[in-house]
Amino acid sequence: MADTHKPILLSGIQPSGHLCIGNYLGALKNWVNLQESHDSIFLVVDMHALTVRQNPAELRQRCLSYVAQYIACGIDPEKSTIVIQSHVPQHAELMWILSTLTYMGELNRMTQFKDKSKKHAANINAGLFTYPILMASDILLYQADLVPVGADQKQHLELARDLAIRFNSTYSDTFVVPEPCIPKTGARIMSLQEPEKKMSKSDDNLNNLIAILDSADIVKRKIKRAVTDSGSEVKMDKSRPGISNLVQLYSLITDLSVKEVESQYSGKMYSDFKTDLGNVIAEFLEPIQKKYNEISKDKDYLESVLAKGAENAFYRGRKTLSKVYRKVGFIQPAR
Ligand code: ATP
Ligand code: LTN
Repeated sequence: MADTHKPILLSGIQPSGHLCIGNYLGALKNWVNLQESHDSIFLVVDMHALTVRQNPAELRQRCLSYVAQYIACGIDPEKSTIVIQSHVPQHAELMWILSTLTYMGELNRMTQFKDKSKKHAANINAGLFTYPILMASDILLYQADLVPVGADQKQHLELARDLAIRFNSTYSDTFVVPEPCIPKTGARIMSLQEPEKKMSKSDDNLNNLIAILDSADIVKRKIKRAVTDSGSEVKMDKSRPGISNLVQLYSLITDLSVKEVESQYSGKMYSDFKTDLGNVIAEFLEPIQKKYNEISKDKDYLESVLAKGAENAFYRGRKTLSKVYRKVGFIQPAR
């Protein structure tokens, strides 16, 4: 599985809320496209998810469901490594070392921390603040060359790069400095009801997102109710974020260019366009859901994928961590 000739790719998603079409178009779609050419590791970052209060039974169930959704969306466990973050203790261990190289000011600037602090004002925990260091450790632990993410993760990626450079210059060359891979289109899918903010899988209002597992009826209803600004033209227009987001969704799902979508619907009503968009998204999700339903019934299969993933990741994580411990001056334990 670990092909040393291929560049290493790493990414992850938090098992919080309902995996949504924003996550697919911003991240997962790229993962699937890149898995042939890269030695890929895909994480379900359960430790990150704990920065927001979780129900333990639901978290457990959701982790397995996310693994099944990764596979249903096209990640092939024969080609790529799928790992639950908490199965590999080196993530947290490397985080400690990296946290001694991270400045408070760097964390204070993070927009995700500011947004999440506003949303969870009663639970601004230290983990929420140090979240980007754990993410840097996810990436650096596997010496990743490439990290495919949506646009909202750019700032976190820059910290991971800075920490790699800082460690390398403080001690000696140890970490690969990772490159972000952010798609040209689809990197920021917007909320259906509040198109000035991004679609987010943990949104309390489920009408704001299309979940990968939403039934066809729900998809169609959510698209019908999506906010479309005043005006009637089906056209990309910065001053009309609602319709622009829907045109972009149509284009990404059908692989038609935005121009082609606009000309297909020129002179047509919003309502016709929305009916068609609901249909194309539902059709797109149907085979994914069918595959998901098959895989998620087979617990043994999912567990075998995770056991193989953890073994591979543990081996690689241990290799990097022992190098790091040596470089910082720790004594190896006597055997
Ligand atoms: P949450 O609401 O639970 O914080 P989220 O939807 O923001 O979650 P993450 O787990 O933070 O999702 O992100 C998983 C991946 O999906 C990341 O690569 C992120 O950049 C990408 N992503 C998240 N939201 C969008 C979006 N609206 N458009 C495109 N990509 C997105
Ligand atoms: N912080 C990311 C999820 C994440 C991640 C990673 C992405 C955790 N570790 C490593 C890429 C690489 C987010 O999307 N909120």
